[in-house]
Amino acid sequence: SGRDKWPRGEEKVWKESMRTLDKDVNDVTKSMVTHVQTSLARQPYNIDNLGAYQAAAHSARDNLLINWNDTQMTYTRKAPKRAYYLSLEFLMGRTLDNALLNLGLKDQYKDGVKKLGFSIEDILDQERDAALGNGGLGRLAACYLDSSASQELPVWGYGLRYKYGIFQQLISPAGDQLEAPDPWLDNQNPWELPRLDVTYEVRFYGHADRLDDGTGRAIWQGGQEVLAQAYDVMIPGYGTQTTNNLRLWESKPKRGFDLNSFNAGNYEGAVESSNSAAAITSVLYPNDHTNFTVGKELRLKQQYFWTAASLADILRRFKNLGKPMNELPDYVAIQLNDTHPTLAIPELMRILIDEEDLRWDHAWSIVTNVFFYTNHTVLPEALEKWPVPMIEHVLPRHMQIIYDIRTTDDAISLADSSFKKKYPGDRDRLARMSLIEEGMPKQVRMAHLAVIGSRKVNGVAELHSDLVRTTILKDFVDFEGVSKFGNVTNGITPRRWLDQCNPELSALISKTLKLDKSVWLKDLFKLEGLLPFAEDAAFRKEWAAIKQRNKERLANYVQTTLGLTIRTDAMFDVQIKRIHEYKRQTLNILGVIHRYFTLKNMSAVERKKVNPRVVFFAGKAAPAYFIAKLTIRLIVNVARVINADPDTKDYLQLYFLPDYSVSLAEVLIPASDISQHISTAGTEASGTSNMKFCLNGGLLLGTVDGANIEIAEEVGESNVFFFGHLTPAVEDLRYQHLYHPVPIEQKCPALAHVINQVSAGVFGDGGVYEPLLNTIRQSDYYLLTDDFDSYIAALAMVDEAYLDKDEWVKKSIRTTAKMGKFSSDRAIVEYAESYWNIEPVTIQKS
Ligand code: B1N
Repeated sequence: SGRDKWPRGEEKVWKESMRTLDKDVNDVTKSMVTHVQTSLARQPYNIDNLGAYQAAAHSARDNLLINWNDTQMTYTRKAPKRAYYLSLEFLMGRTLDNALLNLGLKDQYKDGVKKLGFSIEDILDQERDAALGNGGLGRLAACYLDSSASQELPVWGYGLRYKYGIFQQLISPAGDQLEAPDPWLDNQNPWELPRLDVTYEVRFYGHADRLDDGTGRAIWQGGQEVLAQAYDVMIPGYGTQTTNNLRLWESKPKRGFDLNSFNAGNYEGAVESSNSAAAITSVLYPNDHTNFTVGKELRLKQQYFWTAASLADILRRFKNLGKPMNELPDYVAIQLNDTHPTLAIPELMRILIDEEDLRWDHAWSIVTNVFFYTNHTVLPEALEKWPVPMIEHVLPRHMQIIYDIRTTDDAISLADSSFKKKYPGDRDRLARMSLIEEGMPKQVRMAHLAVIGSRKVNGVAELHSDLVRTTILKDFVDFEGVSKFGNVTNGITPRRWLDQCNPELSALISKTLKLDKSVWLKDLFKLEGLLPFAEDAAFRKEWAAIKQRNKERLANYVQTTLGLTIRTDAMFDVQIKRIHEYKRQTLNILGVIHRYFTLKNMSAVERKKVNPRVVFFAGKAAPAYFIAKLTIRLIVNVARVINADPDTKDYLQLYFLPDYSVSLAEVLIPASDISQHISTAGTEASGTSNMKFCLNGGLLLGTVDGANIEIAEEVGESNVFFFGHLTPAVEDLRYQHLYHPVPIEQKCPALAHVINQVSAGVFGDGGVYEPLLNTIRQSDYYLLTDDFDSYIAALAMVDEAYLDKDEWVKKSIRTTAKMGKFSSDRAIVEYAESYWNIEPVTIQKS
């Protein structure tokens, strides 16, 4: 009612008083100093780098907020169809540099902080990473938010505001990974807006009673009620006014403490329930691709807490439009990032049936037009399952609904009669497709629930999507038709992963293409214009010099953080990713050992012809993943021996850089000559760091797996180094390992030698590594014995190619030039057009 009369006073006064976007360096210094005085409550002259960072962050945030307000107002007024990206992980990294870039204010801030006596690099370096994710899946979500805003798409992210992000990794002198908490909010977080007015109640436990009125409705009551409180994070687009929202939920007790217990003198009991409410969003689970979380009630509670709050928020916004429920799919698309948010499917059914009073079929037709599901892995141990008794206990009403989605006699309910018509008597198929896996206990298969509850399903690279269709979801493809099952190859944002992390290369590209970066960073195919310059010797020299300076920047970082001196006149060979058997860091380290022995056996004269190599590893192991931790230990101890050996240390150095993060990746990736993406064929769904290295002119050494294949298609096979068995051979090889094993000495003598030396104690107590070595000696599930020889051959080809420096730089330029496809802008537009059916929205000024 009051709205019609806005503004209250004179519009002119309002307009003239509004904070506007900073334009020049004077605006920046003024705003920063004001923030020192006000937001930081500090004496203006008396600030250090951290204070200057905080002042700059507050001032950048003011700019973001102007666009953010205009964006949200425009969305409310225009009521476009929106997409919501539900992800349990958002691996954002640092924000300030990206905010300034996207606002177009980088130069102004650089000059402004200089005038105040600081350097922008020092200030940017003060920021802690927001590390609310494990790896590729979480970073993908962050890239997609950047691209959504840059493409002016109305997309919001929904996630959890973990108090502690991914653990900080420390490496003990013996080479053990130690985990420390990541209290990333300790210095305050200027990038989030607490929304005290946006809260929802979320219920756990209690009991659900079906009404016998024939409607299918039930009443769910009792149990524990927890409050979800919103925090909003602004997501600016590059060169657009669009500033989208990432809404993160924090769990809070509904009431501060229990007054009855308090009054009875039971103070511990009084705060107990409030502690258990706060626990829900206290920490990110540090597992990827492992089932260590199966059966962990707190993880289930995280998933439900987040999906329930997000859905309630989405529905409240929809209801404000005054449209009937059956129009929900015309206004809302919800993307499920892996199966983690799959409870949103029974939750929406619960709301539609129990609260909105819709009939089952009607509700189901709405649900199956709202959700979209992305699968990120085919590894069987990573497919989520929840014990039926646990869901029954924590979410009794949802368990009823999941049972209702099935029919009484085990068919999936949708299927119902049509299933029986199609596959009469096929009970095996029925059991395979069931939402519930038989066993002790029975378990709910979340991927099956996600598939049947979604409009469309996709994988994240061509090969992976094929595998999804032909293996784990084959029965569903047969039953529902192949058109439901698509592919969207992953992408990366070229803003962070080229312009921000490699400013010199970005400047050279702009100069060479004679294009402002604002053009090619939004149309990455423009990089093809670099191709002819591969033949230009002067250009190659500049290109190579930038790579060299990036290597020096990395060496500097290692010197200051670890106190280690790295030679920069060597090839930089990098493998950085989560430590996992399927990613085969073990293959890499055993290859390094093989190289070490080869060097040892050479004469000094022979050695001089060898091209020096520095091998870098970085990555975290899930805290409970014993074999992965042992792999780290082996790398660290091999490094200790190799780096100290006077015979070889000029030709081979090895480093394990602790605490891998987005920020560390931003230093490592531009410095790489060659990077390794060497998963067993068919196991890495896509990979995204492969794209980042190639975008920065690093060459790729990899298996025929994931997005490596599409990278090779783009840049040409002559510009990548491929090795190893192909996906179709894998199953058969594994079968042979089990039923016709060949001793490793016979099958792969080179590998046998390396393994025996490790076992014999060349790198410290050999016995320690037996469990790791046994994974290879025994079933060798990831096929190291099958791929080792061709891996060593591929490494030799890399060496040979590197000797021809000119040819190498040409490959490097051609690689960058052909990376257009891998912009996350391309990927997000595919989702928008082929999945969500949403359109760009032009933002209006207030
Ligand atoms: O998702 C990335 C892909 O590029 C990688 O190939 C893929 O391995 C990664 C459970 C996961 N798949 N599954 C996970 C993460 C956390 C968790 O709790 C599974 N991560 C991937 C982006 O598509």
